[in-house]
Amino acid sequence: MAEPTRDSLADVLDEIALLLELKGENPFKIRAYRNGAEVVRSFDGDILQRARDGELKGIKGIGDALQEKLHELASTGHLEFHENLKAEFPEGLFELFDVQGLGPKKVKALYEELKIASLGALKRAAEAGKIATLAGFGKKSEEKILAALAQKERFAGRFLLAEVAPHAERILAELRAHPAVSRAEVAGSYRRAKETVHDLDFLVATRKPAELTAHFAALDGIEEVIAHGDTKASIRLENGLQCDLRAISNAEWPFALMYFSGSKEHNVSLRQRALKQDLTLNEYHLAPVDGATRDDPTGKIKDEAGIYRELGLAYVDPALRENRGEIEAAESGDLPVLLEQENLRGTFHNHTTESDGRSTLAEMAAAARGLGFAYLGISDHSKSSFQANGLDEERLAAQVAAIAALNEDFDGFRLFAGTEVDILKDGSLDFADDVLATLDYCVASVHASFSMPEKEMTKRIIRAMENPHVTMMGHLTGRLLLRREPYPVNHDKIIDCAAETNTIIELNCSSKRMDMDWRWWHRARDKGVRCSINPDAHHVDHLQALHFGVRVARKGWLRREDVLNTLPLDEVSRWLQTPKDRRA
Ligand code: DGT
Ligand code: CA
Ligand code: CA
Ligand code: ZN
Repeated sequence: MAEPTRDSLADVLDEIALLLELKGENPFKIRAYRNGAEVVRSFDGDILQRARDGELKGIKGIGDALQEKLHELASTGHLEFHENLKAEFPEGLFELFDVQGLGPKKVKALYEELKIASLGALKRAAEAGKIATLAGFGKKSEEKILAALAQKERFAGRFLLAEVAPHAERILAELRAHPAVSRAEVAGSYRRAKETVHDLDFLVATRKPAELTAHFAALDGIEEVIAHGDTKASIRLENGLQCDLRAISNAEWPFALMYFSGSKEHNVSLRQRALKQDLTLNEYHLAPVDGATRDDPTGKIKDEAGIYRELGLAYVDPALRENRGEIEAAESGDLPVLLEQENLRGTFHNHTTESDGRSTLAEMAAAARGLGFAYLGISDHSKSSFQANGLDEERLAAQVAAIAALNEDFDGFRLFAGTEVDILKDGSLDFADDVLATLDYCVASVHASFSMPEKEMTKRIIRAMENPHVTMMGHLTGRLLLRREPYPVNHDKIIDCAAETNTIIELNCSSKRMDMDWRWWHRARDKGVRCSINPDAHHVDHLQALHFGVRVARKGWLRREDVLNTLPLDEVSRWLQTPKDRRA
């Protein structure tokens, strides 16, 4: 077993909870393990060391039994109780939990009734119509299982942007630290800020390529060296992420960086443009085509901007390189001045321990101030989201008072009192208008009744946006990247309605959401829709997601003026106080 980490401790506790559920054990016992996992994940301090030293006494949510188990795990790397539990079930059974819609009860039934203990067996049984006949399943759930399996295959081998970022930055730093490296970059979809990436494409300029590929193949945290040559190498990290390295010369740098940054479609378009000037563009040069009588610009080009310049174009930010109008804009001088992270002054849509967050109101405020923000919007769940401990009118009023009290003591910083109100099935809201009127702002989101035809879902959302108290639309499509498809909505209609009603659409930049999708923002922005970049933070650490939110917003062509939370405190306060139909 690998060296224990905070996450591996928490994962084992979660797995124990699952196993106990499979065995049909006491729900309180199960909950204790699940809570314990959360406590370990969010503990403020070196929980690993404390577990190793057997010093967990007094930590809320970690009882005696858990203390002993965490100590054993942290000091020996394994836990007998866990291994014995696991041994009671076949290994493949655990894969079933990754299938959307299969919880412990269903997995248990599939295992006990049909002896299903692997994804393969699940698929065969579903295809043979055996699952439909099981008590508690039926034809519909069988179809859902097949759809979930197909989706799983589609998503396989991709990773979230925020999930790969620490690996990308760590490896990049190690490459840059090598004395023979003059320049290094992560190219590919990571550089373009795609919301998910398949692999990481590293590029180094060096006089000693073979030394670099060897260095790369010997990095820490590698599961497997897939290929290792003099100028190229590929490795797989322990989390399954593949990383490619190409080592090139300084002279080739601009061309290789552009080529391997992609997108392929952007590159194809540039190559066609080059050909019209009798030039061929590839990863090595921008040189005259055979037989052309013009000069060779390759030698004077030192960076990517030089390539664009030679082609008569302004420099195109990597985030925009998707062949979605950026080349035309680069030619006509219409590229946007993109949003920068420093432009953000605060953010909306954040949770606290009052609903399902893990940091308190005061902790969230302190974290936001620590990041230099001038304001933070608090929007805990509303009462219909009972699974998230949503607030009723009374608790909401108490929170509004608590926020007002904290605001008394702040200077140059303000908490805004809001809610993430559920949009009910018919498009009405979980709080009455007079309750919403007591708040500074309101995020409206769909959290239940996802399966609706596009037309009805669109109507439902539009009805919510038409409410004068709804400031912004939360995670528009409910998608969970690599896990749950978006529910269908008519983006065009929603964008038009947002423009008409002055309703903001959020860019929910929780790493697993990135919703509304970047592909729609350019159009929304041109129609005058404003964006709010929101981390949907459930913990102080989640405020970091804003970094990726900005990268994805840039990918959506957004400028500073398109984003509400770039406004300074006084302006944003005034804006929120202005009646919705009079907001600009
Ligand atoms: P990914 O890895 O699927 O998230 O997306 P990318 O864009 O990183 O794709 P990848 O890793 O296959 O290739 C990196 C870049 O290399 C890609 O963005 C453009 C360039 N490239 C790769 N294959 C081709 C190709 O066949 N033609 C052209 N023009 N460029 C290519
Ligand atoms: Ca890639
Ligand atoms: Ca690649
Ligand atoms: Zn939500």
